[in-house]
Order: sequence, then C-alpha cells, then structure tokens
Amino acid sequence: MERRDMMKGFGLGAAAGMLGLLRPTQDAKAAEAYSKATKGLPPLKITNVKAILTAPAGIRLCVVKVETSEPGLYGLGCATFNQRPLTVAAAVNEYLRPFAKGRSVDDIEDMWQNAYTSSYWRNGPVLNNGLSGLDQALWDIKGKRAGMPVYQLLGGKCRFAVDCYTHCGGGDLKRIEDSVKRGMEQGFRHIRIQRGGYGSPHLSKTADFKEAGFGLSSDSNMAVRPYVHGTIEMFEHVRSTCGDDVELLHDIHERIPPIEAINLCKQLEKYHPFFIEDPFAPEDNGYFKILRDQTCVPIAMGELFNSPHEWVGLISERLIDFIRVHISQVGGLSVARKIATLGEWFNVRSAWHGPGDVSPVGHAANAHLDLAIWNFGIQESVHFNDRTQEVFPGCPWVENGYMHINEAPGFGVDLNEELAAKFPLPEHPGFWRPVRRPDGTAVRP
Ligand code: GCO
Ligand code: MG
Repeated sequence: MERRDMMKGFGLGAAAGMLGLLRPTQDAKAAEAYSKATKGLPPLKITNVKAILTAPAGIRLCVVKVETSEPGLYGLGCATFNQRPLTVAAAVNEYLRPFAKGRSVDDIEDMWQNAYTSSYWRNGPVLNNGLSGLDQALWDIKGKRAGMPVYQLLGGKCRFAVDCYTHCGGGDLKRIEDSVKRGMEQGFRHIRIQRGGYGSPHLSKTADFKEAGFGLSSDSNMAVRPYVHGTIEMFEHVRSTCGDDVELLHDIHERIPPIEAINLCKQLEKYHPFFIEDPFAPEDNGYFKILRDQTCVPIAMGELFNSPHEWVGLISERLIDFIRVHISQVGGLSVARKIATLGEWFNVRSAWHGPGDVSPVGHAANAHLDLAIWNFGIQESVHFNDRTQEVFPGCPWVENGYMHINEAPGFGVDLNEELAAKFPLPEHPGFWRPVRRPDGTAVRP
C-alpha cells in the first residue's frame, strides 16, 4: 500500500473519529435549535404509517394513520379512492410506510416532494391518494402540536363557516321539485339537481345492445337526446316551481359528446345556473376554449384530475370558474392549497369534490382549506350517518346550509379503529359499472 494512501486512510480515520465526536453535539445543537423553533417541543419521528379501510356507510373509505415517537400523538389523512381502495392500502402499507418511517413529522413539503418522486412514475389516482393520506396526517399532527385547528396554520378564517350545496333530484319533475323544496327548507341556498342517475338512464327507452346480446345485461344504458331534453325540462320546472333565488347546480358528468354538452350549456343559460359541472371528460379539455366562446354559463371541472397538466392551463387561461378537484386524488392538502392559490390569481374559485366517497377526515380537510382561502366558491356536502359519526368522532356538521368544523387542534376528527373494523369493505370490489349507448358504445361514466 502506497504511503500516500496510508496517510489518506489515517486522515479519513481521524476525520471520522472527529465526526463521531461531533455527531452527538450536532444532534444536541439540532435539538436545541428545534426546541427553540417549536417552543420546547422535542424533534419527532414517524414510527408507523398504516392504511385503515372501513365502510360504515357502505362506501369504501381509506384513511391513513401516521404514528409518531410521542406516545398517543398521531395524525389522520384521507386516501379514499372508492373504486380501488385495496390498491391504495398497498401503496401506503408496502411503500409509503417504509419510506416515511424514521423521518421528521414536521417537514411536510419536503416529505411530499420526496414521497411524490419515490415511485419515479407519478401523478396517478392510486399513488396520489396514498400521498394525500400521509400529507393530510402530517398537517393534522402539526395542528395538534401547535394546539391549533389546521385552518389557523393556513392563515385563519376568511369566513365564519363553509357555504355548501346539497344533492337533490328524482326520477320525475314532481319528485325533483319536492326534493329541492326540502333542501331549501333545510337552509341550503345552493342545490344540485339531477334527473335520476347521471345521464338520466331511466329516460332512455331502448338498449338495443342488450337485445343483441352485446356486453352484460347489468351494463347501464343511456341515450343523449332524452338526457338533454330531460335536463332542460328539469331546469324549466324547478325555476317555475321553486323560484329564481335558489342557486341551481347540475353535473353533466361527462356523459354526452362535447358538442352536445356545449349546446346544453347554451340552452341552460336562461336558467342562470350557479355552475354546470364536468361538461367534458378530462380527455376532452381541449373543448373548453370552444365552450367559453359559445356561452358564459359558469363551469366547474376537476374531480377526475390527478395531474397539474390537467388544471394549470384551465385555471391560468380562465377557461373554468370553479376548480373541483378531489383533494386526495391530487395528492393532499399541500397540493390543494397551491391549486387554490393559483386559482386566486385568475379568480377561479374552489368547489372541492365532497360526496360520500370522501371520508370525514377528507371533508374536514376540505372545510379547513375552505375557511382559509379568499377564493372559496362553494363546498359539496353530504350527511354522515350515525355509524359514520361513531367511527369518526368529531365529523364536520352542516346547519342551515353551512358546514362547521370543531375548533379542536388538527382537523378535529378522530377514528375509532376498533369500531371501524366492524364495517369491512363491501364484497363488490367497487369498480364503476359500464355505461353504453343504445348501440353498445362505451360512454365515459
Ligand atoms: C360528484 C361526483 C360523484 C362521483 C363519485 C364517483 O359530483 O359528487 O360526480 O358523484 O360520481 O364520487 O365515485
Ligand atoms: Mg361530479
């Protein structure tokens, strides 16, 4: 061995020795700095990350629990993907858990950025939901450590509560009218109206593909014209029976060809809807320019978005009026608040996705963000049944059309794991049932 190598070896050894010596002091210094920065809180590590699956209302909810080195201190985050819950649980338990264990609970953005690229391939519904569970749970922990509700960490309140819309509808005009009147009596100022299921399949008579033995008999069938006519008739009826003041919303749910959706939006203009949702599938985002040129009906879009490529252009070119992302589908609260900030500069308001397939933790995350952002538009709300409220103590609640959260630190929602285990996921895996045109052509659901 050359002398130089030997000397170098010695130098390195010495350096290592010195470092070893230095390590404890560096840790001590870091702990001291940390304690100063956090008013005496000890640095905390993540000790476990797990996905909890439960269905107290028959809907496949997935919530991520992040446990820490402080006994009893944990965070909860929504990772609900109703159609693929088991894949999200695997992404969390098999990948995010080993990735996050031992890391700091505090550096939420750093964790998000690294977990986001830890799969190299990214921006998909399964991984984003896993990320969201981890992300939201870290915000929950930070709120608990700070002794503050998360909205306070986001800058405090811009409003006293969260204005919501509720779902009303029915198979025929009378039922829809009665349902809207009930919603108004409950205090809702904003009401979404649907005629039967999405695309009003019950109005479509013939399912020729079934007679031809194409597809499965369980496949659903819908034709374009009956839906378009039925929807215009519904708006006419509701406006004439429920008045002009109630704000009406409708979800086209990407069920008809883009040009038909443009025609429908134009014909609904005279009923001044609060917004028309998902006129197109994300694959047809290119049609928004044409729509904007044709009508000034307010447009909401985004529940199916998983990637910035889908929302940045629509917002920055002011091609939509409400961004409706499903917060866990985009990767969590850290992403949604950036989407909200982007929206503010182009006056695109929020209308986060909030139906039954968002857990109470996810609804709380929606509401905390809704309280803190200036460009809040409206929040979709659901009623949590008793079982759900028992499994998730601290659920947000709706009164007089406003969603309220409790002022507890974090998101204020807990999860009773024992009780959650009593409501296993339904047998049916959850995939979306095919929808077909009368000739059997597959329709975007
Ligand atoms: C809505 C949505 C939902 C989705 C459902 C998918 O506007 O609330 O369109 O109803 O269809 O969340 O699982
Ligand atoms: Mg929708």
